[in-house]
Amino acid sequence: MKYQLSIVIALSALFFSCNTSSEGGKNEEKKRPNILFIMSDDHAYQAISAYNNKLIETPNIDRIAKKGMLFTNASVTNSICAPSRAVILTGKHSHINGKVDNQHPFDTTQVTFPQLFQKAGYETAMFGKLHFGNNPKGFDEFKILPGQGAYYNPEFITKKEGNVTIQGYVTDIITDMTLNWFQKERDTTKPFLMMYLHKAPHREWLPALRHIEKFTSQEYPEPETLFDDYEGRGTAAKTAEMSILKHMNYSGDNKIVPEIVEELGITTDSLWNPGGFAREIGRMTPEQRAAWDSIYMPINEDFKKRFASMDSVELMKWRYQRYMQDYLGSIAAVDENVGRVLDYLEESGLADNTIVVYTSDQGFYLGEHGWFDKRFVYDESFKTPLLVQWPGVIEEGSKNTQMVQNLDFAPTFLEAAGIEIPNDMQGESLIPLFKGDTENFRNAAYYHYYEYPGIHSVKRHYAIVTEEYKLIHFYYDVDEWELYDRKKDPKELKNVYNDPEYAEVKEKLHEDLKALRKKYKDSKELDQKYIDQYENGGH
Ligand code: SGN
Ligand code: CA
Repeated sequence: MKYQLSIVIALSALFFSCNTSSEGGKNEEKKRPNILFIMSDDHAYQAISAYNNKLIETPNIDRIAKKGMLFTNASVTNSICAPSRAVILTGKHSHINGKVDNQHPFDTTQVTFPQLFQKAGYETAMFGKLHFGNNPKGFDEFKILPGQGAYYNPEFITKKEGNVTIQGYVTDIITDMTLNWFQKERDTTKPFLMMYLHKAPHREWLPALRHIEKFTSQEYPEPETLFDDYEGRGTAAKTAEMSILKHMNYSGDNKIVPEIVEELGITTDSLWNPGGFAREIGRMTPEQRAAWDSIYMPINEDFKKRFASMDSVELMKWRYQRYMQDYLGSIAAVDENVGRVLDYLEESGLADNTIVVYTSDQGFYLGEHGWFDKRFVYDESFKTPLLVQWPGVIEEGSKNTQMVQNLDFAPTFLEAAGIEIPNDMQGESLIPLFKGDTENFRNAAYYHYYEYPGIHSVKRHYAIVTEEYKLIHFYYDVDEWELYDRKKDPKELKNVYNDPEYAEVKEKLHEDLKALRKKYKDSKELDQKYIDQYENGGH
């Protein structure tokens, strides 16, 4: 009797478990999670209030961390746009996928994870910035910006309608496309993979008209290292061209109209950039331009009056404030629009079975070391924001401190969807971390940056990063090593490579770096191959 009863219980358990997940016979379909991958461009973790609210409140992006997990040590393998995207799509380091810099096109004969999703029955879509120089493969639908794209009235390359120009503000438009696809176009019998990719807050930092007034009327706290003199570091930090004071331009970046810059006599090309101004502000309709002028022209007039009397300290402070006003202002629309998409997922019930990721293609300097831009393995550009929600799998409000990388997205998503992970992918699945299992994860990250000589002049370098240390080799036209003690010197101001106290640490890190290069199949030969490609590639 007892035996019979347990069979009945077992059978009915089986029946109910099938039944609850079956709905119309779509048994498997129901269980596979949807994936919403949200990525912005150059969004520093310092500008997300889930990390730190000194600069801005981002209540909507923060919702993802409240419902899920905040990663405090997420990083990229190569801190620059198109290479980061190639790493994400292939699950392979730059030296393997070949997209080492922004210039050389991505090799589209490679397998990318969306192709595998499409083959496995997912419906796939991409809206926004890709920046590959060619179209994405494996997408049922895409609308992407050509190259960097424009903030106002942008053009899109579309899969089905050729090139189209759409009136409005880019962050709103990309979101409208995404929501329209969710609401009207998607095949609801299939799970989806959505790549929702913002251009903002990329240079030249143009906020939506509705946000300009608020953000230009605030003053932002300066980072401690705004006036860094680069003592204690090597040649690379000293020769990089990304100083807010010396390399930011007045028209494109600071929004001083070309005529006033010319009148003030600050017309060295790199400091002026009337072309950058025309490329962005020049796209506005007369109405948009009038609204823009009503706020920026008084700023222009004020600058014109004060410029002659400003010393370099005042000028740096002024330029930093101008930078933050526009940079943070352009994040406001990202946050609002992420909120619209999260609301839709919740209202439609899709949120329960959707993995939502918010990240950036890399970090960014917001005045730390006096800089803007990225590229270096130093923390602000090496690290990137990462927030993930997955109801039922990730505990609400949880945190992870491990060294996850953008390399890990492809294997993570494939595993979540039950699709086989190709053997040659180099990332590690984050699913155990989502579930709170932090054993056996990587304890050292590998980094390699290539785009030199080039804009911003950041020298080629590769590095090993552990929780405690960072060992960096700058090469090509220098041969310099740097070692940072991340615990004692979190701002990375003192290279201790030649400090005898670190002799043992240094030796061990050299060995570990060698092993890491071997593990990921990077080598001197490949360093040289990419130098040759660069030198022969007609830049
Ligand atoms: C543009 C920017 C650079 C930026 C690169 C790469 N200049 O060239 O400041 O480093 O893009 O950025 S701009 O005046 O034209 O905006 S990336 O995010 O695409 O890698
Ligand atoms: Ca970028």
